[in-house]
Amino acid sequence: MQNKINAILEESKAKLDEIKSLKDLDDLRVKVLGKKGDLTAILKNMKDLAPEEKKEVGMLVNKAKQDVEEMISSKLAEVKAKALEEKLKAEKLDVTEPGTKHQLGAKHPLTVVTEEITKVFTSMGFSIVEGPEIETVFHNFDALNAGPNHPARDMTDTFYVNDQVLLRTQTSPVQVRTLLSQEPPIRVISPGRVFRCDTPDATHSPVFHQIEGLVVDEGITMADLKGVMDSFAKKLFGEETRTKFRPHHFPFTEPSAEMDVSCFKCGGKGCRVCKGSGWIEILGCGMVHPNVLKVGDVDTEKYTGFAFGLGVERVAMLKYGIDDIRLNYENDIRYIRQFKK
Ligand code: 2NM
Repeated sequence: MQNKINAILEESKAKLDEIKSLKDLDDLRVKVLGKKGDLTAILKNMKDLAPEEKKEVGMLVNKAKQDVEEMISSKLAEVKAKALEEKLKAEKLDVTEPGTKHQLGAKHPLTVVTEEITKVFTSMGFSIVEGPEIETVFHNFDALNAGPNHPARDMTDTFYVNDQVLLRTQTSPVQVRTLLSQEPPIRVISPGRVFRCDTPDATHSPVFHQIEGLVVDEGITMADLKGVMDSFAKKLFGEETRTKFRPHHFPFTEPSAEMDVSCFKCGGKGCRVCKGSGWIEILGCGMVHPNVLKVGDVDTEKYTGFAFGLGVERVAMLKYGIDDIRLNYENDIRYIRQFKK
């Protein structure tokens, strides 16, 4: 019996030397110490032995069990240490290597200019309103007093989805929606994308951006329009800026005007930016036509209003000396970076 036990011990030792994995180690433990293991089997077969022999064999087996357990646990520590060492080696990091550089973005010039303009108006008490880019012919033309044969309605100027739906050609349909949903006093501006059937070139894009404004209240006159527009120009281009208003025509305003600002580059002497005239055209404006106010059920005996509109690209290009509108839509970070605020 002693021999048999010794043989099991020897065999276990020999196997242990070969073992490299936790799985093999566990298999050995089961084979020797498990319920159906070699040493356990000896204990089970002791019933035929004499009492003294039982005692002796029992002690021997228990001692052998202890020995094997110790061998296994020291091997276990060894295998684990080796596994950890290999893992650390495989996952070794060179913490002195330079990291990946992430490029910071920058605000797009159109965003910078839009934010500057909207800030001027919100500081004067205007709210910002937005509306759908896909509009109805009603909101984009009919409600804005554009007669049935107005040239702007032409298929060649407007992207129609069908005979009642189009891509808005200006943001004024948002003002129409405001008139329909709010009671005076109204003070809103509507920044947004607009769409026109234009072939792209240095100064035209089929998609561009506008900011339009609308004020409706009791006793609003052309003096309010001129005062607000003049304040706006001074806040955007500098306090020394002068303004002048030239008569114009829009279907949705009467009277209508265009506003020029004294050239912010040369101060009015004449330069490349103002093409020698000393003046730069900045926006269109006018007193809201009663037909437009009536769409929103505004009492035109009690209320009057003014409205205005400007192109964001145009202002950005003038301000930053950009000579091609298409640069704005190429997502070239080298272009965008130059206008970082
Ligand atoms: C412009 C010029 C003049 C304008 C008019 C309206 C509305 F809806 F209230 F009638 N919104 N925007 C307007 C007036 C727009 O853009 C050059």
